Amino acid sequence: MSTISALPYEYELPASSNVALIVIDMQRDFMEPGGFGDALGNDVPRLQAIVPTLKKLIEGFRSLELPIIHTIECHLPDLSDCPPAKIKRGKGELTIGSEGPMGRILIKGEPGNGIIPELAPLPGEFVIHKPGKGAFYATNLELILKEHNITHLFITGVTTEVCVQTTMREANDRGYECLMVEDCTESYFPEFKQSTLEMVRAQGGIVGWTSTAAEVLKGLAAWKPSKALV
Ligand code: TIU
Repeated sequence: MSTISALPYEYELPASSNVALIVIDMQRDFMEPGGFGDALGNDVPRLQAIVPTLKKLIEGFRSLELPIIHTIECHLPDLSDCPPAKIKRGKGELTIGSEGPMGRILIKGEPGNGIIPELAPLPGEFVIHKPGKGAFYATNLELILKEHNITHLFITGVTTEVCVQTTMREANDRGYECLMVEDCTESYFPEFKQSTLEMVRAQGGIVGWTSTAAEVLKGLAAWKPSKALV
């Protein structure tokens, strides 16, 4: 049996099903000044620190020919998929749909809504547009996972305690074995990231496991050897 060194104990890789990497919302709207994260009053540049490590993890999955699923938090231009409660929240000058320096905030197709160029999806990778914080809500994510016999998820992206944690909890309730990659997720609040890591792996892994990108790649290379990595 192949395992990955993780907390609270070893994470077992599947014998007869597949794994996937989920990259949550690595968008300019959260990572750069002038986007949604900035409009909510956050210190956005601090999210940049994970980009090189997450890029290596994505490249490792590509080398192993394992599925990669990117998500984008966004709404339709007419906001018909956005609850008024979500628009009102925040009380900042700019809100969802407002014209900002990178186009309309959190609107599908606007320059600021796209994934940062360093982590741009390649053809053949899945891209899920999601109106909520969780990636399962009002999307075809579960259908994609079932169609590809994916049972094990490596969860990364931003922000740790909002969209990343919500997605991991949604996945856990649906029976997926989830591991949060701690050096590939970041929050505007370092203490919230730390608390999230601790709460998901508490109580014997009540929501799942945590580990690092290096351990994940080491475990996956042994599980699915590839020319690129061995
Ligand atoms: N505000 C915040 O921390 N996050 C979000 O609104 N969305 C995601 O986490 N992607």
